[in-house]
Amino acid sequence: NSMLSWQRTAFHFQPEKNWMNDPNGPLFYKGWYHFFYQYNPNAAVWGDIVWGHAVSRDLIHWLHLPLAMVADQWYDVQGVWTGSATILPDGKVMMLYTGSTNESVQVQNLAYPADHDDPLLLDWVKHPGNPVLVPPPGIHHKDFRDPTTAWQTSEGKWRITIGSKVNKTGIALIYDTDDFVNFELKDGFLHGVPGTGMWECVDFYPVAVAGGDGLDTSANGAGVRHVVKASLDDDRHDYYAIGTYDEEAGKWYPDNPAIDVGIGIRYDYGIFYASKTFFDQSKQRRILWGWIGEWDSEAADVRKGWASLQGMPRTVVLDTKTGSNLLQWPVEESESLRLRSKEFKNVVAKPGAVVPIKLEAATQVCELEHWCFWRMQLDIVAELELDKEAVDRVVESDEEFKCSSSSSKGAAHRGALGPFGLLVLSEETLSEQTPVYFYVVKGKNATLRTYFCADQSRSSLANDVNKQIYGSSVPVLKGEKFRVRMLVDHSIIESFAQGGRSVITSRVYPTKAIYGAARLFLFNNATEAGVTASIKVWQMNSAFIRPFPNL
Ligand code: DQQ
Repeated sequence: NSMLSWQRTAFHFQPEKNWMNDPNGPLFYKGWYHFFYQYNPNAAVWGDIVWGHAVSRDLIHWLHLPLAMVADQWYDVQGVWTGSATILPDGKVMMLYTGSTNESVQVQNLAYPADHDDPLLLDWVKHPGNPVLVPPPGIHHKDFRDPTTAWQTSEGKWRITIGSKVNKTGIALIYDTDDFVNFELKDGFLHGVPGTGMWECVDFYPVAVAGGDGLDTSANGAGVRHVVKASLDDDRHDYYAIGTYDEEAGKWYPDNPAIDVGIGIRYDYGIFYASKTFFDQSKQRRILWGWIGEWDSEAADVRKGWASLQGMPRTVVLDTKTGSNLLQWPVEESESLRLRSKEFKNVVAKPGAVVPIKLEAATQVCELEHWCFWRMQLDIVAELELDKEAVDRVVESDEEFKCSSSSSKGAAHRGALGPFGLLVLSEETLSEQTPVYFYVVKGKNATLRTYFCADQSRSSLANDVNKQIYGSSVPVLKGEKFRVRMLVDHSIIESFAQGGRSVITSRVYPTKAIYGAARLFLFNNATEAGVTASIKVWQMNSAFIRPFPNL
């Protein structure tokens, strides 16, 4: 169906068909990156969940393998749900996952590779003593899921955390184990936050204060901070906070309780959920995977025959400049897809202007659809500046600004110092456009605050798609320009501001701004200041994502 096929992505991970959700058990093993995922082999909607499996040498090109685990035991017959891998010091892999039992009880199960010499880890054995954990007293049988990667205590025990809730308080339970079979529940919780509801897919990991390399999940001590992440079932966003881990007490404390887990910072202000990190021991980095759902209707998904993507894997490090947030950035291998590029230096957009960024000569005509795909496959890096003298001149402006509010006109709003940014997947006449932009607010005492937003409200003429406007404030330090990198891939736009301090992932479904009709513009809806931009745009190659040959 050619009307719908343009929506399939070219370099984001997707199964060939049907429904996918959470990333599961990512790891690097004997030269291969392994990626497992929640998968419905039977339909393009959630249900009948099993573990899909794919391998890659570089996190970009993927080979699909047979299903790793199916729902064939009483303790996972209603679903082989989310789990995580732990690599033991001797190289063995322990996979803990949640099963939904024949009675819909959430239990934790252990699985391991049948053959540790097989780099593809094709066959998985479910431990005969499963389940290894059942809901403890006081925990509802449907609120106990998604075990993390285990980390080691100084005593040499392995420790995991599992998300749950008590009343409306989201919590992370902790257990210690020697063998991944017998577990001891620790008193209290690793952490909990009132009002946040069920914590799904909790993640817990160390980051280096000095930035740079990623850390093994067991790293602890001086120079290490710890991150707790929870996926809030109630509002479907992934929230993290940075804090201190007290190993002995089995507790974690946020640096700033006002931005605790679930009430503060999100990994991504767009659509991004059930994420999970792993430590890539081959390149000493921590990599974040996140599930990107659809924002069209379920009927459209069924028509397409598939639903969901995974975000481009992102490295995560502490932002050493602010100390209060992480930096997320597409893995460096993403740059291997860059083909020809075009650079636009010092493009000026006066207040109110929309300036076309011409990606090729006007004579280059898109006759065949596939020749024109490339306008929907871009890597864009832009640096923008507001006229300094205008910023100084403006007195207080828009102090109540928020990217999304019920009255928001999004990118069409005009303030003194914003919005300004790029229009991507835009049609020539702007009948369809997705603005990704900055908005500067000047407060009392001339303090400046910057917002980073994406506006889906004019992204498609179709009416069965979500058209929210979203974003947040982003730290812009003294002397920094406004910077954004955007990966555009057919129906997804991942936008990273200020080196990854704030990220917004958009799913968009234009009907006209597709193939050769997809255009790029610089826009400036600020009333008081001009914008100068330098923009580099690469055409992105397609990745090979296909079945493993001869299996
Ligand atoms: N998805 C899984 C659960 C998890 C949820 C089921 C999060 O294990 O809590 O598909 O999206």
